[in-house]
Amino acid sequence: MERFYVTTPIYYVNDTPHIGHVYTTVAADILARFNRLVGKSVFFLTGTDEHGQKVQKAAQERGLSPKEHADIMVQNFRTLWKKMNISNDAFIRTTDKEHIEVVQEILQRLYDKGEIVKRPYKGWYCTPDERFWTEKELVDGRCPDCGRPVEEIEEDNYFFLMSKYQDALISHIERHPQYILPETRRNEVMGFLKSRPLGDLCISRPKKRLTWGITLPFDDEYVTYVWFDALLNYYSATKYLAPDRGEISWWPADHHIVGKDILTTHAVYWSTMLMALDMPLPKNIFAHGWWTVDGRKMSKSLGNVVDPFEVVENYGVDSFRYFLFREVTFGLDGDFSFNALVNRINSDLANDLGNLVSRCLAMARKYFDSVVPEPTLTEEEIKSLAESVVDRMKRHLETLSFQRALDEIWTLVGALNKYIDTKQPWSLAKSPEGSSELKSVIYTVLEGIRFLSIYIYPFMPESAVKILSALGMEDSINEPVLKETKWGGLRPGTKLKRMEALFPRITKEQKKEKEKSADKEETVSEDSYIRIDDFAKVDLRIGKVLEAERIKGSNKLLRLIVDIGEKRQIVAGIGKTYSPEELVGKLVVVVSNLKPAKLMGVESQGMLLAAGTDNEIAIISPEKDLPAGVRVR
Ligand code: ME8
Repeated sequence: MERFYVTTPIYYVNDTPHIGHVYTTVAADILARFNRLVGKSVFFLTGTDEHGQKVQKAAQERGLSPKEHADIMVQNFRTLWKKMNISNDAFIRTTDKEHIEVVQEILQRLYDKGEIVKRPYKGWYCTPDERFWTEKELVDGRCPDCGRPVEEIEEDNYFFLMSKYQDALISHIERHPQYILPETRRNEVMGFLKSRPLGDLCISRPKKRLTWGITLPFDDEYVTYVWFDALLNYYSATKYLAPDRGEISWWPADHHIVGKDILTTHAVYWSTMLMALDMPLPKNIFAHGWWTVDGRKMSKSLGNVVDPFEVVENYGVDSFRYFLFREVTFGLDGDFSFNALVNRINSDLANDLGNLVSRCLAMARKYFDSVVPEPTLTEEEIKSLAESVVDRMKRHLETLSFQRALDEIWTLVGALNKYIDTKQPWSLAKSPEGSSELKSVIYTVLEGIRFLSIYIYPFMPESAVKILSALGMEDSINEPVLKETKWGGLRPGTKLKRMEALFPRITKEQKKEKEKSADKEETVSEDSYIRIDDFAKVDLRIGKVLEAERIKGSNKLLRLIVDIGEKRQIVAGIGKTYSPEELVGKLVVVVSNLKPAKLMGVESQGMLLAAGTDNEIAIISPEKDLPAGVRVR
């Protein structure tokens, strides 16, 4: 049997999942479901990336061990994938014992082959961020990430000799035009590879700086770089998680689906790692585009991160899945807005598809008491259109052109709607001469929606199953139906079942309600709890007031300079209770990751915690002397 192996990135467990993660994972799910329908053996892998600095830091801030932190955070992903109807065959965690064994075995193999060597390493180190930068990357001699001073460090590290594969990689990409898609991304990678010599890759971190990683099997004073560990998941999973791994050899993958942010690590690091291992390269790496929200970058500090749980709750899982792949060409950037979502639901789903299905079932009920009639002729045009969609879908999905695949399905939706309008079954029903044709017309549209339900299944599995059960055929989707879907599969005499509306139209009022409820969920109501990771989003720091002055024109606002490990200007409305002089030297508690805002024209980069009324306020201060910058939790 033909096999099909598709992967998503393994997501960092330092973050809660959002629509970006949903996007990649649903894309892989659509491919997995489609390929199962055409009869292939499928391995669909997703999972989490649990080692490295970011995870160690996030855990530390919560006062947990990295593994405890990962065990909690991984649940967010697992729950979301269930909710999104993701049909992954396995879920890999890079802390799995088996994965660690594979990584160590491969590190050893590369070391023994002379592909990994130890060398002195010189670079600019940012201690708070615990990360190296090259001279060129520095901004005004400081860390480009946090703006703090860096120091020059020289130490021994292990390097993967990536540079020697530069020419081989260029030639591989040239010989395999499908290797990196879309084409614009391939051109970017080629441009990068051809314009400068490829360096070697530092794949170790001394344990004195980072302990949360996989120990190098040939030197236990180091752990391996998180990307070296993470990329190998695609291979290690085939060894201990893939179905039928005794009989099927799963490597290489058919598609690695990733966002454009991590194309280089896949196209360059991963490809050259495989070359050094004499292993086949994946057949395709697809780097999709980036979602913004209402035209802006999604970020925690802007507070515009779209919570997928909320979208599913308010609009339904299938509408959400459909929207993501209908709205934007896979590969290009997209903008998410609730307006656009509602428009799609109302037009394509409620109006075109949902209406078609409910009309057909209603007519079958009215004219044939919900029993599939025996047709007296075959409508060749509809039949051949219905049967041919699968080939075009297949072609489009081979290049991950989801939008085009949906277009193909919607030509059948359109054709069936038009067919009903032309045939006017309600007129046929009125005259005795029409009764024979009426049977054929109703059979044709019912059989047509059976085809539709199978075609939409990869995109909208829940709705597909609902339609099939209304047609009395809910079991058929578990078979490789697309392999042999021929016209006539719906048996005359089958009893049809009632079905609730698939995609009810969303009225303006309902839309407003949903938006309101989404807003409400952001502010915590009295009877609801927040999760520990919600609280962990608030970064509270001990700060020391260095300077204070009144803001002209206000008797309430003070401008403070507060040291929270770095200097921040904060505008505080405490001027009626406190004089600037008594504040200098005081320890305070600062919300340090609040989005900056201007108050009376002065930028405030954080907020002081205080309690009381406008006129009588008490600043919250630690009970003991603590250094500035310490995290409050
Ligand atoms: O990079 N739009 O994990 P990660 C579209 N652990 N896709 C988005 C997105 C957005 N705004 N935001 C995130 C890592 N994504 C590594 C991967 S793989 C061996 C290791 C999606 O949690 C997109 O797929 O930061 C992106 O590549 C991925 O999430 C990054 O996830």
